[in-house]
Amino acid sequence: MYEQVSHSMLNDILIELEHDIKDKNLQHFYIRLGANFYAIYSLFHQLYGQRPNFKHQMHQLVKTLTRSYMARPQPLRKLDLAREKDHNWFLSQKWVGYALYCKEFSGDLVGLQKHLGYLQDLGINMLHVMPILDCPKDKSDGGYAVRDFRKISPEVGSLNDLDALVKNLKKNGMLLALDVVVNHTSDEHEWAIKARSGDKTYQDYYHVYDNREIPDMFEETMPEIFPETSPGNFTWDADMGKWVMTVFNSFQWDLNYKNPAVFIEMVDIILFWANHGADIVRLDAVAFLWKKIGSTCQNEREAHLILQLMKDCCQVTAPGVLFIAEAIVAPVEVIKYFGEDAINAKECEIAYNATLMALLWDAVATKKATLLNLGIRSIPDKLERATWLNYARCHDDIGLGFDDNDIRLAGYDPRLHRKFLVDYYTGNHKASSARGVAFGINRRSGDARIAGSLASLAGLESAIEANDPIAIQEAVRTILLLHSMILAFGGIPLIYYGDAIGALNDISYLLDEYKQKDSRWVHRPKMNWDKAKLRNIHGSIEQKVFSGLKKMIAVRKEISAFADHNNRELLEVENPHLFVFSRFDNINTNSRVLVIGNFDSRPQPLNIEALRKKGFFQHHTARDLHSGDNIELQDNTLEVPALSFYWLQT
Ligand code: OTU
Repeated sequence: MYEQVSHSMLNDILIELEHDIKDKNLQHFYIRLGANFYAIYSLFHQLYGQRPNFKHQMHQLVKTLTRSYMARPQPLRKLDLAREKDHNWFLSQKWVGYALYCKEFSGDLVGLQKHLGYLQDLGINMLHVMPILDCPKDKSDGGYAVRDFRKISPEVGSLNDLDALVKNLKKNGMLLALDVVVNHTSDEHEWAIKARSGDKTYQDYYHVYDNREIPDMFEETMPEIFPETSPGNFTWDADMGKWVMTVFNSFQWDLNYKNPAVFIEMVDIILFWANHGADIVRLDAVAFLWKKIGSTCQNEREAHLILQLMKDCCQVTAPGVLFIAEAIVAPVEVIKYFGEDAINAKECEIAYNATLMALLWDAVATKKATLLNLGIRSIPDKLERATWLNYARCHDDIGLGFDDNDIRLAGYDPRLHRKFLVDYYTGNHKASSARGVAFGINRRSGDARIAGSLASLAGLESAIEANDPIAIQEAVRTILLLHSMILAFGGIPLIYYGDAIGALNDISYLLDEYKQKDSRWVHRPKMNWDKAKLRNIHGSIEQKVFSGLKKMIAVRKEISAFADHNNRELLEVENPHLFVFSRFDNINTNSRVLVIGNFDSRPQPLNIEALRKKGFFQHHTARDLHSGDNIELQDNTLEVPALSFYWLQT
């Protein structure tokens, strides 16, 4: 949009900039800046218009974008143009993601290159290398307490090593996702050190208070994120003689986005990693970006404005780069991180689908898809040009953030049902084979979350210990069933390292004084490459899991109905153990796939009468695209084997 006030400001900025611009090749940059400038100006004005130095900061922001564009390597500029042309590229079913901790997976970044073959064997083409930036050793929160946003942790390598990895990934058609921890820094970050030494400029980078008056007001409505290891949301810093806001761990200082300088610094950092070849930037803890007394300090409107502004800025300099929103919040709130009232994403193109993840674990524990069916219906439709990141496990805990109302509709009492789930997964339930560990127990509210590796939660650990072949088979089937759902649901599946070979819990963290209090480390094991080799031994557990998953990935890539174009229909069926939905491709092939998951440990019948009316099951057999088998239909019934799935062409 053309608007005079902002445009004349842009003219001023450009005149000022002309002096330092040596690069004449700014045509694409200028066009994008012109297109986005009014939006950038208005958002920046809404957030920071009251500041006396507003105009100066606006200049600083545009300078940052320009400088970053000038530093953007030519091949990445070309990629930006290609992605502008093929703007739906990331909605394709061809993408399959994998998240790993570099140190645990491969020792370092050089080692990671040596294991790309393993990932390619599985069919992976999007790699989320979790935080690899410099952190204090003893207070790292798994890389989420960053000391230097531009320095790779010497433990895993150097910027050169990352550049080499990027080159290799690009050569192999693989995408790279990197984290930018936008909400907080380590208390050893240079800004925190300056703040601590009394520098007011840097104290204004954080939420710093002389006494408890304001912190107490905040505390009234703020929940605790890590109640066991870091109760409360403020920490007393003796050197500074002040309280500082620390929502997560006490050594993670929350950044103050009321200060435009903070916003500009973080945009600069995002673009730094975009220029080093990140195709996707995972924005950590985005729900927390704006703090307001009297609120939970999550999902505030301004947090969305900040993300819109980050997106608009990134589009000017590096439009090919996507954002992932890591917002583990209720479905109605998550959906807003794509942006509202739009077709293409205004904030983040991709968001973690924590709702699906937690509901899948509910189905495993209850052996029923009742809550899963209800919960999925509560997720509002997302934007056309945005997509989910679907996962069964990740490096964090499993939070039971279901809607109380849905739990009631499923026939359970919300409090008791959550307690049942925690008991079920932490070994306090007779009928359970799961071997998880509680995480984040809140003594006051009674809440708790669940940690544990996918395989251990699915019962593999106890089954192996009991040397029980039937239980082992059930666990393997559960592992594959969960993956079949995240691969078929719609969105980019994200596989967690170790899960493709059934990695069990790793309790060695208990011996590490810096990790022992954070039970999430139980599912952040060192990758066992000897175990990974067993995937080639026929009949081994590793082979069953790996080859099942590998086949699924290969098949997914060939099914155009699995691309994400809001092309899913949930189908209501009588049998409560079954989760049934269809995926269709109306654009190219007119094909349809019926996805069926049976969460019970016994075979379950699906009455196909009603589905016939919807155009399914018009023949005597149906073809399962995963196994390639033709399945006989008996009259009006299809029998779905225990803990199994079908991807049917009917
Ligand atoms: C994120 O997590 C990271 O994924 C965690 O590994 C970090 O510890 C945390 O931020 C702090 O950087 O912010 O929006 O239940 O789900 O901490 C959700 C806890 C987050 C995590 C929560 C999460």
